[in-house]
Amino acid sequence: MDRSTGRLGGLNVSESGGVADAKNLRVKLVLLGDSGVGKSCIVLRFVRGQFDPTSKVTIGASFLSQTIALQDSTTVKFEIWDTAGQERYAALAPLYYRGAAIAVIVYDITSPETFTKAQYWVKELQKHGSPDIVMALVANKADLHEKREVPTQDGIDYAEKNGMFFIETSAKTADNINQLFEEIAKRLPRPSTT
Ligand SMILES: Nc1nc2c(ncn2[C@@H]2O[C@H](COP(=O)(O)OP(=O)(O)O)[C@@H](O)[C@H]2O)c(=O)[nH]1
Ligand SMILES: [Mg+2]
Repeated sequence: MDRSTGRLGGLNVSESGGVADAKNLRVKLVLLGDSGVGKSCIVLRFVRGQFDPTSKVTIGASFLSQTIALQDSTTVKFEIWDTAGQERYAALAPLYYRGAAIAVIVYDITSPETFTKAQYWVKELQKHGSPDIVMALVANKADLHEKREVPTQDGIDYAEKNGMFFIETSAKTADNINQLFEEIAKRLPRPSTT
């Protein structure tokens, strides 16, 4: 059984458990986006509830997992693949996102270049990702509103045009981090129960 490690706004969070059946999904999630946008910090905030402003966090080759329980008593176990800087090497990306059910594409609201790069990743996944992949567009570092250079509306518009879920987050303040994963979980295709 799951070891529950805490309850976060409607989510039961545990560190282990989750079998792949109709009520208990297990899914691969990849994060894409420029270096420095906060991908690793988002993962650490979600999985460990921590933010470390000093470290250049890189989780590396392994993945972290986190299970959440939804209102309808289904659970979703995310197997989260964070890059160890492979985002710099576009040619390696297909190895990384192969088989992913979910792609979380992250940019930094203070950096228009990272928004452009996010759009590149969306196109790449539309061309080469699995056809039923669930994509989320994440505008991170929302706490830095005084340095904002990408308007919220630009993110909303782009996501809408591309059938993606959009959310602004802050790994630093934890704003919308759990909501991001909860909303993704709700959008996953469910296996049929027959
Ligand atoms: N202000 C602020 N800084 C953040 C946030 N998320 C990440 N950072 C900082 O951005 C830098 C890069 O974060 P990191 O997670 O390593 O980015 P990655 O290369 O995309 O994995 C680090 O110095 C973090 O402290 C955030 O939400 N707000
Ligand atoms: Mg990283």
